[in-house]
Order: sequence, then structure tokens, then C-alpha cells
Amino acid sequence: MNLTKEQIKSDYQKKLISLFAEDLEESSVLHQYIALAELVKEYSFERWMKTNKRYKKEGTKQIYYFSMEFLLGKLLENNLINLGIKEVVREALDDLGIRLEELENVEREAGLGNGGLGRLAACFLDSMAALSIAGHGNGIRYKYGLFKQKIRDGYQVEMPDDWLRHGYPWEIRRIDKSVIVKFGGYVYFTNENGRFTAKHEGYEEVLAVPYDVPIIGYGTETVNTLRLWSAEVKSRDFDFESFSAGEYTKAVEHKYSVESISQVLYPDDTTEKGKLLRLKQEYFFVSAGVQSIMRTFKKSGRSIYDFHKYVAIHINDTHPALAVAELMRILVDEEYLSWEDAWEITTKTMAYTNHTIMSEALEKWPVDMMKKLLPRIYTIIEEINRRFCQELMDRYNNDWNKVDRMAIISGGWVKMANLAIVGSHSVNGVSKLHTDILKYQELKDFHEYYPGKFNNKTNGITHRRWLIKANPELTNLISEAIGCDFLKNPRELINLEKYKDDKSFLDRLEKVKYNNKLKFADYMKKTQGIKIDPNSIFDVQAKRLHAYKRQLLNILHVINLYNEFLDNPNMDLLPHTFIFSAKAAPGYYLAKKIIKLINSVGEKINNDIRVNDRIKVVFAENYNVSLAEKLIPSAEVSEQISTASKEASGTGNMKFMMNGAITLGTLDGANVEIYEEVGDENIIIFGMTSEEVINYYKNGGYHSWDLYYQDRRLTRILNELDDGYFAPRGEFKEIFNHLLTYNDEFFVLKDFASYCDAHKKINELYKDRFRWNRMSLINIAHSGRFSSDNTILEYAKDIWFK
Ligand code: 26V
Repeated sequence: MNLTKEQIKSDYQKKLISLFAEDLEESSVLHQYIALAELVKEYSFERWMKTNKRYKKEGTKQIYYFSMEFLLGKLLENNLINLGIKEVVREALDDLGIRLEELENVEREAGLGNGGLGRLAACFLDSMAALSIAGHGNGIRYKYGLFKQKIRDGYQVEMPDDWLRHGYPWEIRRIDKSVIVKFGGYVYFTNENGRFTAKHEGYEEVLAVPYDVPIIGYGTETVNTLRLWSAEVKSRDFDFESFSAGEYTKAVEHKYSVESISQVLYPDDTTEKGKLLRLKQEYFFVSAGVQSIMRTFKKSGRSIYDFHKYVAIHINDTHPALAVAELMRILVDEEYLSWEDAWEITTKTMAYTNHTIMSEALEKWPVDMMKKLLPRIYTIIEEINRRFCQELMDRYNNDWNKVDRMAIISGGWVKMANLAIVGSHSVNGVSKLHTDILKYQELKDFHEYYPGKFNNKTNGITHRRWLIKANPELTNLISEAIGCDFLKNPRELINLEKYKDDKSFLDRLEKVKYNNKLKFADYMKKTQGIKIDPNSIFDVQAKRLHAYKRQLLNILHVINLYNEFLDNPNMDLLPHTFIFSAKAAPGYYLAKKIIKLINSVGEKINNDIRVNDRIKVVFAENYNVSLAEKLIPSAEVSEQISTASKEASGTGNMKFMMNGAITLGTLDGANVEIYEEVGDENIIIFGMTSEEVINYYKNGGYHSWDLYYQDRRLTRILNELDDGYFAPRGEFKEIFNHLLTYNDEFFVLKDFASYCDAHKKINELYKDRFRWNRMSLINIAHSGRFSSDNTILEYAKDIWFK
């Protein structure tokens, strides 16, 4: 954008007045931030409008990414970077005596996601806009995002994330684009003019109001749209009917019940709980999204039979899988298409990404619940299922077991993954390994039935947020060395490789890392009052807390180091800071105990003067996008230690790599591809392979008690857990039981020895600063392969524009 400093200064001051009737002197930092955000949004408006006009005029195929979660993070700085006006805005503000950083600090991040899946959706939006692909998001405008985490006495405490309290300057409420979503009621079938017709009556109407957020492309004129739906009562329902009857409280209750649909993001990404409100949320944003797409499409005047040529709908995990049935409903009930025609259009429109093989997280809904809440949708799913099962019976000679496994409705449940697979033309996993596990294990039946439907799209991350924004010093160093092409095309990072033996360059790389460590140490001091030694190794595990991600393995190793160090204070051990950051689902008991264990171990070690800061354990509270942007650039060791086969891909692993951390990991998810990319000497791999893990599962696991008796280190650690060494006796009973009584489902004890060896290797390698920095540089140089721009180009080529 061509904006001068003077122009910005004048626009900005006018904005303050028009919004708040204040000048600079009187305004608070909050108002100064809001005014700047509003101004930046306004700067994007012309491009936004032009983008939409261009799409319309050129008849561009529109991609809609349906996702229950979009973990956007803060937008101010990214939008400034993407518009190319960050520096000139900074200068303008400087002139006015305002520091840009100070305004950035008051922004509340949009935390509308749990973890990897939601952040991936946000990276994809950023990439689609940067690549000028007409790709838009469709989701829910939760009033409360993922809870805020506090640590009290070592325990996690959850607090509501009231992110909209001061308003959200990046959105536009578009009441004129609202649609009605219908819940409940009953369905009957009639013969209308010779056509078998479904009638849906007695339903409740909910108003879906869209809030649009501009998604500004970097280095292009493209501005796409993220549309987030909010549930409201129709004004008629609230104001007149109940009011005039004098039923004020009833009206208010009704209003709350309707609004509850978009009130809160479900914070449990571990177990599927079959909650009615969750099902309401799913249908709510799916129905609103599909209706609004159809409305736009109809305005184009094109034939409905060409719908799939102009529209692609991407289903992010099974959460939006009802889109299959909703599009069928509209095509059959409202557009009067035959079932066969509607089905062809629907399957050609839909594509589905699977993000987990953890069976507890696979969504299924009780038939009775769905029938009651979504009677018409249920009859459609029934018919899809009936036809599908018929095909299966023909093909498999009435092999009932197989048909039952693959059926969409079975045993009183509606299985959402099966619906998504049957209703889509493409099913993809999110890393090579994950896709293979889907094809040859988890979804084997489907892969055999639909060869060619399955494909891999390894995840990626946007370097605009995770390098340019999060790590400006590193970005500058790289630009000095290889020029600025990598800003536009992150694959160019590979050119850094030519510095891999350049001692003076590697020293500068080390210095950048050191400065980022200082910054993070400073942040921890300010926010949690914790002192960290910037000369210690920053060993970081930051991600959601899940048993399969094995934060437990990490902390058991820390305990072991502590034990060994107390036995032998002369042992060869560089100063280490073990940094953990993780939220546990509020109802996930074991995960919360592991947080408590990390904090209890930290408490003991950090206060033991014998250890003399050789080992320090730190828990960084409230892991979210903003914290990740500070923490990741400071990391030297990236802990990616999930039980092999369990982590579908991981994306944190890629972020750490791009910022020069060395991966300490298992051959799981995208770690496998990182390993292939950087080579054996530039990554530390340990533990069982996915094949070994899967074989153990097939044979009923292993005997963890044996290891407890055999490995003296484990005997001691587990006894310490049990006997009150770190916290009053009984506190860690469940962890002890999980590992021994319940046979260590995730092979923590089994991988322990190999993990300890890997750490020894790290300790050795780190002493050779040249060697370590060389590894770091090679990781950065190869990280372009994991840019979400690549990933999106593959989705476009193989799925959306095939
Ligand atoms: C599941 C559920 C289950 C029902 C209730 C609410 C809820 C919310 C979220 C989820 C999603 C779990 C799946 C997930 O986040 N998978 C992660 O996706 C990342 C992006 O593909 C991938 O890198 C991680 O390996 C994978 O665990």
C-alpha cells in the first residue's frame, strides 16, 4: 500500500475523534489501539471489496474452509505486515509519541480454538490469501474462547476468556446477511405434484448473524473473508410474542437458551462426550454457512448443476460433517433436484481432512438425539446410509460384519467420520505416516472400497507469523545473508545452507538465539516472577496436555537427572532449563495431575541449593498463540516426544524448527518428514517406531511392572512419586497407577531408557557450539518445506481445482 507517514498521522487522529470524540492527549492506550485497528481494517476495505468483485466477475471457484475452530491470535501486527505498512505506521506513531508495541500489547487474541487443528485453520487462511486463492473460513463466533489458565499451588485453574469485552475491531457485523437455522420439530412425507416431498414443521428458528473478518494477503491485493456466526433470537420472537403475553422472564430465558449456542468453545479435545449443545453448534454453523454459500451462488445466475464447479467445501475434521447432509437437504428440498443429481453435486463439493486416530476423539452421535434435534437432517443421513449399505452388500456378498463396520448408522449411533468419508470426493491425512495409518489400519475398509479417494497433505505453518512476526531478529539476519526472496517464497530459505560452515555467521545466529532467550527470560520474570538463566539450555515442550504427547516422560527424565545429580554432583551436566507450557482439558483428570507433578517437581528442584541452577523446571502459564510467539524463538531443544503413531502430524514441531531449535523426537507424525528433510545428524530421534507400537497394541501391550523392577532408575522415580517425595502421599497415585496398574498405555516407561540416552547426546552436542549452531542453521534452511503455502498449493492442485 502506498501510504505516507503524514497521511497515516492525519487519518489516525481523525479516527480517534470519530470513534471516541477524543484527541491523543485524552485517549487511553486501549482507545489508541482500537483506533489503530479500525484504521488498518478500513485500509483493507477497498482491497476487500475489489477482491469480492473480481471473484464475482471472473467466476472464480470459491473454497470454503469449514472449521469449528480458528485460532487466529492477535491480528494487528500481522495485518500491518501483510499490508506492507508496518514500518511507516510505526514511524507515524513515533511522531505522535506512541509506541506501536504498546498498542499491540493491549490487543486480546482471538483464541477460538483448542490447539493444532484450530491453529492450522488460521495458518491456512493466511496462506490462501497470500497465494490469492479464493479461500474463506466459516466458523463460530464464540463469546468465550479457550479458557485462560492460571496455576495456583501447582494446580491448573480455568478462567473464562472474555475476549470480546472491549469489542473486537477486526470484525464487521453483517445483519443483512443473516440466515435462519431450524432445530427440532417433526418431518413427514407427502406427494406433491407427483414428487415425494419432505415437510419439516414445528421447528424452532434461530437467527445466525455473520461477523466478517478480513483476511489480508501478504504481498498481494487479495483480501479474503473469515465468516463467524453468532446465534441470536429473531427480534419478533423476543420482543413481541412473549412480551405482549406478559411473559418477560420466559422471553429472557428463551433468549439465553438460543444465545448459548455460540457462547463457548468446547475445551475438551480428548474425548467425544455426545453433548447436545455441541451438536447444536455443529449444525448451527454448518447450516448457516451452506445456506449463505447457496444464496451467493444463486445470485450468480448459474445452473445449480454446476454448483461444484464454483464451490468447494472443506470439512476440517468431522465437526462440520453435517455439511454433507445440509447440502443434500437444500438441493433436494429447496432446489427440487433428484437424489442422484444432488448426491453427485454434494460429493463433488465436499472434501474431508482427518486430524486424529485417537478413537476416543472420533465423533459419534446418539441416533435419538439427532432425530430429535435435526429430524430432517437425520432422515437424509438415513437415506445416505441405506443406499451406501446396499452398495456394500452387493459388493461384499452380504458380509454383515464389514457392512456394519462401515455403516454410517450402527448400534444406535451416527458415525461422523463415516458420513464425511462417504460424502466427500477426497479424504486426507495430515502427514505421510498418519495417512498411511489411515489407509492401512484405521480406515482400511474405506481405503479398499474407495481407492484413490485417500491422499496425504502434510501440514504446514505460515512463516509470516512464525518467522517474520515472531522472530524479527532472525528474519533480519536471514535477509542480510540471502536477500528477501524467502519472505515471499519460504522455500528460498534453503539458500541459508551455504553458511553452514561459516563460523562468523553461525556466531551471529547464536547471538540472535541468545537475545531471544533474554527476551523470554524477561517475560517470565515480569509475568510470573520466575528467574531463568539465559546461559542454560532452553529445552521446551509446549502443546496441549495429553497422555499420548507424554509430558510425563519429559518430567520423569527431569526427576532422573535430579536423582543422578544428587548422587554425583560432579556429573557432566550443562545447565538446563526445562520449560513446559500446556493447557489440560478441564475434565481430564490425569492431564491435570501431570501439570501438578511438573509444578511439584519444579518446586522441589528449583528450591534445592545443591542443584545450584544446573537444573531448573519452569511452567509457563496460559499457553496460547501470543505466548508461543515469544517462547518458540527462544527454544534450543524442541520436545516432540509423542508415542509413535499417535500424533497425526504436529505443527509446533515445524514452528520450533523454523526458529532454529533442534528436535528431540520420536518417529511420529511430521517428525518423520522433518527427519527426512534435515538428515540423521541434525535431529535427535529416540524410542519405539510406530510399527513396533502398533504391534504391541495388537498383542495386548507390554508388562510395565517388569521395567519397574529391571531399571533401577525407574524403581526409584516411581517410588518417589508414590511415597510423598514431591507432594503429600497420594497426590500422584493416579499417575503411578496409570504407569503400572494400567500398564502404561503410551509406553512412557518403555521409551524411558532411550529418551535418557537422547538427552545425554544433546548434552554432548551442545558443548560443541559450532556443531550445534550448524544443526540449528540446517533446520532453519530446510523449514521452508513446511510452509503452509506449500500445503495449500497441494490442496488446491489435488483437491479443490482437480
Ligand atoms: C476433538 C474434539 C472431540 C470432541 C469435542 C471437541 C473436540 C475439539 C477438537 C478436537 C480435535 C482433536 C484433533 C486435533 O486437534 N488434532 C490435531 O490436529 C493437528 C492439525 O492437523 C495435528 O497437527 C495434530 O497432530 C493433531 O493432534
